[in-house]
Amino acid sequence: MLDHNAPLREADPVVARLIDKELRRQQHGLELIASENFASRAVIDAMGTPLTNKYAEGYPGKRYYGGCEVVDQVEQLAIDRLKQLFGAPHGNVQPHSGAQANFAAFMVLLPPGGKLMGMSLPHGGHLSHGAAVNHSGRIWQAVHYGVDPSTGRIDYDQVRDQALRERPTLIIAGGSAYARIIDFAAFRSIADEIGAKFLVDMAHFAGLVASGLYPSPVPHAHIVTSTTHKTLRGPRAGLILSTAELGKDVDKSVFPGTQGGPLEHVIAAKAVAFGEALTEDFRAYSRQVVENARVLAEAMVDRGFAIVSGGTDTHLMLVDLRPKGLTGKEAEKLLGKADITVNKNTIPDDPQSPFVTSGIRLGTPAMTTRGMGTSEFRRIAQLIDEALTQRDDATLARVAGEVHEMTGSFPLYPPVASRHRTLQTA
Ligand code: DSN
Repeated sequence: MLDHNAPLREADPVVARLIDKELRRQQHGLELIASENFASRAVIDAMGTPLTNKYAEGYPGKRYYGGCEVVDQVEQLAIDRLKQLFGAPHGNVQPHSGAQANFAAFMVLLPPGGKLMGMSLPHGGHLSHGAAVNHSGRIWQAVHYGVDPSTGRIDYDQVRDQALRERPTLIIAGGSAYARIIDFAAFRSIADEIGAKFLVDMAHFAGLVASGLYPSPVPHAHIVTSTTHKTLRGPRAGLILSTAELGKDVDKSVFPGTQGGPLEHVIAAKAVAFGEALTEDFRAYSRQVVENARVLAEAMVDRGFAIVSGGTDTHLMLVDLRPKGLTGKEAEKLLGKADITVNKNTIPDDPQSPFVTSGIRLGTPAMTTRGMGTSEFRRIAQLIDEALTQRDDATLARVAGEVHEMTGSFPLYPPVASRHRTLQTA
């Protein structure tokens, strides 16, 4: 008979063992995927709660279900903290993900069939910004700008020329693999010149904006979207900020336009994460993320790797592997054998397909959360270089050993008293 009150470990040891296995992988490896991070135990605890049981379609104070008096307080707290964090007039914490947030926001700013202009995916943009394989590329006419091949940076004169030619209704800035500060004022002035709306997807650098290390898009964009789990270090989900005038339309576009019931357990975890991001400790963490990325990029260049745009202003960098005679796919696999996790990534005008690529993307948010600083990131560059230059099994096994030694000195989710039902693996 099913015991409704049995803990996961007893109720479903198969699933529990898989979670343990993934936790051990996270604990023992070097996590360098730029879009990943380690949420705090408090954020994870908030997600694993009975708030998942509650239907709350609507918004605080205006729900379609009874019994929402507590989740109203949870969601309002998340909204208030979000608005405080980014100084935004309006916030919506219901998007389940960044792609959902973008879809809802685009529907506010341009009708189906309208034209949008975003950064091209192989140049560092995002799938949901009108890529041909994404529904956004079918619902809207999408045109894309890239980076200047000689600098690896956005050329705002070229963007302006293209915008004047194409006359999109919506211009989008932001993406997944652009390592430089974006000039939001320049984008807004281009949008104003052609009567377009301007949206910023700050998913990657939201935590840096919250910490004052990256210019805020909020004063410049009609709508700002984000995920909550990258540099912002919250639960895996999304959010939308907007001007006060667009607030009602944004809310309607999320629910009932795009989504049904909000995930109040995840919204509670967002409230926790936004509370953390409001602290001086989080600002110090973000400063270290950026400093570590700067040092890692320099150390990679010193070892003969090429970095697109020559370096980084943020938490990430795009490594062009062609000088090393490797593809991104090969590098991802070799590093994986040494328990260094990265993702292959296209570089601007990549001669390889997206399944092969000529680059890898590296990021510092996750290992900085574990407490690593610049000396560890110099060592990481050395380990990556050794693995990718020597490539033999003995070297990869030795590098893996050094990785385990390093990660062992920076514990992640150490076991605590039994009142915590999650994250018990040593
Ligand atoms: N997949 C995310 C990233 O890795 O940047 C973006 O959605």
